[in-house]
Amino acid sequence: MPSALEKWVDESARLTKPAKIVYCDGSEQEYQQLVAEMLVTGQLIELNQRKRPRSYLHRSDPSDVARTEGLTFICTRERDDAGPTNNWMSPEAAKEKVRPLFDGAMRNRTMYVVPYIMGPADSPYSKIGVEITDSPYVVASMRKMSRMGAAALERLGNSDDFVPGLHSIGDLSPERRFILHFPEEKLIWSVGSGYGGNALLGKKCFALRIASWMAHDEGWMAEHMLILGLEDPSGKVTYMAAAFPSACGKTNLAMMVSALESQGYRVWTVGDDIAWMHVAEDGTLRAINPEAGFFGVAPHTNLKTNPNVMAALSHDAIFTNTALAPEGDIWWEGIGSEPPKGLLNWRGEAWSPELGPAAHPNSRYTVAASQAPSISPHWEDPQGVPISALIFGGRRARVAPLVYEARNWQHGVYMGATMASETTAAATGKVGVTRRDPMAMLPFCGYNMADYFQHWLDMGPRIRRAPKIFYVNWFRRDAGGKFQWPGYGDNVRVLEWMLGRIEGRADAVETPIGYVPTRDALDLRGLSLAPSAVDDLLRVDAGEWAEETEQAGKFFDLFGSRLPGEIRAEQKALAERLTVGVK
Ligand code: O2Y
Ligand code: MN
Repeated sequence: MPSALEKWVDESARLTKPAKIVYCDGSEQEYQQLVAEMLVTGQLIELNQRKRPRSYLHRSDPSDVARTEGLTFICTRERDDAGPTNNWMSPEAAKEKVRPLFDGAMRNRTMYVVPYIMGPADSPYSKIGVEITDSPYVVASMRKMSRMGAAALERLGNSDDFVPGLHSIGDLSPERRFILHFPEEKLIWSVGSGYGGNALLGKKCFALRIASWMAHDEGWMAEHMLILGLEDPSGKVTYMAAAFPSACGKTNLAMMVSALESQGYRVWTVGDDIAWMHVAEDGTLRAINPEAGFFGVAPHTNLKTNPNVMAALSHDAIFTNTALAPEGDIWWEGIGSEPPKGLLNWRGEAWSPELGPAAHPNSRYTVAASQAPSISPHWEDPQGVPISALIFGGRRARVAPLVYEARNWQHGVYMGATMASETTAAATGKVGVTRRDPMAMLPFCGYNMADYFQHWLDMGPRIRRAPKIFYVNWFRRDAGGKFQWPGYGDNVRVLEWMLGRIEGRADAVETPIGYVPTRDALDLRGLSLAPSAVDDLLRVDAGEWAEETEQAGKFFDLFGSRLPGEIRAEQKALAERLTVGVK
């Protein structure tokens, strides 16, 4: 009897009509073979092997340089199960529309069958996916981003418990590009893109959109969160997970070199993008990083903003859409050196400033997480790491103080649900527009966000040793428009305060929005911040917050009667505290 996997591969081959089928084993030899083939076809360019051993540059189609939210659909039987924040098609309509794009799409191409595990190979919390793709670049990237090949096939055995994902680059035309999720049958179809989140199906498609649906059904949490460990001077490590919208320094926080290292505080990286969290028998919330690598934004990554990832990128890395220096090394804006003469831009053209940025603003590196010097010795623990703090954040010039703590779990969920960030030019082309992005999951929640808020509310009481919830804003500006907080490695000072709150020793004042550090509660030694600047960083302006709370209420109106009553109640209680003060 053919297994479920064999049947699905057979069915997909009949549809896409490849010249040949290769089951990937994930071996080094297979990877080298793929690389050799891509060097011949030009899909990879070999970098200077003395400077960057076993590292390569890939240039994607110029029309295919980022996730495409407008072409991403959640295909549920009922429209309302996808909710007002997702694009929706019925499963029948979606398949009828997109099946013809797969018909014969792999003619004269190789179909790669890529079994992979999301999560450590021996973790009970890990899950298996199989991606069928006609892109060798996707296969090579999946090998860095997941536990791919034989280990996955071995874990799968004859079981049908895997998430199938059918991917073809198609003709790369944006008009024929669709990223479809069928959460009711746990299936992914992606056609017309070879880039990042659209094509490496284990990442956003499985580990967030499909997994968020599974987590809702099965009573766990699939979150767009980094995971870090904060080591204190005694050597004890406290784990925290944090959600930020894009362009808020998430990767840099996950891999931070602590400004308080001489005082014994150090940050360990468990994950930079996604956390799967389960309630363990000991009452803790345990997080695993489902991924095995980093797919990070290259521009403005440098030895100051992220020395750990720079070290990781010194070998065995794939770069996508960066610029290429004449000596065969990569270059991007903000790498820390001037553009060299003879630079080629991300399209391979001789660069001059009139052509715009040399590296595409969404250019990326792909590298195994194990290569980061900051990687935690516990990052692959099968039981995950116990989470003591959940952190939300956004980029706000005013309104949100540097840090505050939720009054309780429900209030923390409200804080996450009202997350908002001001856009930067790189992300949207518009600067300073406030975009609501609850829990940084707006593009990634695979079901109705109102039900997602309810799921968060329901999880709290189930976690006996529930994490504290905090909100941070590294991006407050003064009246002259200057950033008030140094950020980067100094963010550890805020983490250290959180640790003090978790351990019941750090001071805070109660404000209408939650607990804010007293001026002296933060360790600011070595920073030249005037006391008035610290006061401003920690200021809660009732007028600004009343406006903020009203805006949040308008956003919640989107969800109509499906919005949980507790969320509306939290909003009303906050509005009242802002008017009458904290009782
Ligand atoms: O543009 C893409 O395809 C990648 S998006 C991405 C990649 C790594 C981590 N996070 C993200 C994101 O959009 O949140
Ligand atoms: Mn992300």
